Amino acid sequence: MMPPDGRPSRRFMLIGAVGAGKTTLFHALVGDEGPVRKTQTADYGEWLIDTPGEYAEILGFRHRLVALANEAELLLVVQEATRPRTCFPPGYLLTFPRPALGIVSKTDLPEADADRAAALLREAGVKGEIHPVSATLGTGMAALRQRLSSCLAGREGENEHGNSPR
Ligand SMILES: Nc1nc2c(ncn2[C@@H]2O[C@H](COP(=O)(O)OP(=O)(O)OP(=O)(O)O)[C@@H](O)[C@H]2O)c(=O)[nH]1
Ligand SMILES: [Mg+2]
Repeated sequence: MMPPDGRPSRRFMLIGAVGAGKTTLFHALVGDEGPVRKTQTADYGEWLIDTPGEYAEILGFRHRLVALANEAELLLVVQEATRPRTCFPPGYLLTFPRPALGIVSKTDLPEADADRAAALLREAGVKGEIHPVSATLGTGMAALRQRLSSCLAGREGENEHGNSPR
């Protein structure tokens, strides 16, 4: 969905493996306190798009991510701190026409290894900064919100939705 001036109408798109914590982050960022359910299809917030992990994991669905990426300005690539592999081929994110920022999720878990997750994000082609977070404890969320807010503020006056990360 593109506004009349041809700019993407949403700012950010969450992508990553099944269960990586995208929807939990989505809820935390937009202030939705409702239950987190398995994502079945692309879910549009006012300034944030959530995607199902299957779009990232299943080869036959990846074209959907590519199509959706045209609707966002910045990709938020989520990698679990507890997972020793990435679902993306090496350099995959470099094939998108949008910049990618990394989010390492679930840093609160005892088996979390944030450095390994960051390395996996780099391997997948994430060039932007990497934010380690725990959406459940709130750790790192203030810095992430600030980063996203400053992206939105950079377009102040053009943000027709008037919404910003909480
Ligand atoms: N401990 C912990 N668990 C988390 C965190 N974030 C998400 N989870 C849990 O991880 C599981 C999957 O989270 P979701 O947000 O549904 O994951 P998703 O990436 O949206 O998954 P799909 O919709 O299947 O693509 C849920 O049980 C969450 O409660 C976190 O920061 N810490
Ligand atoms: Mg989800």
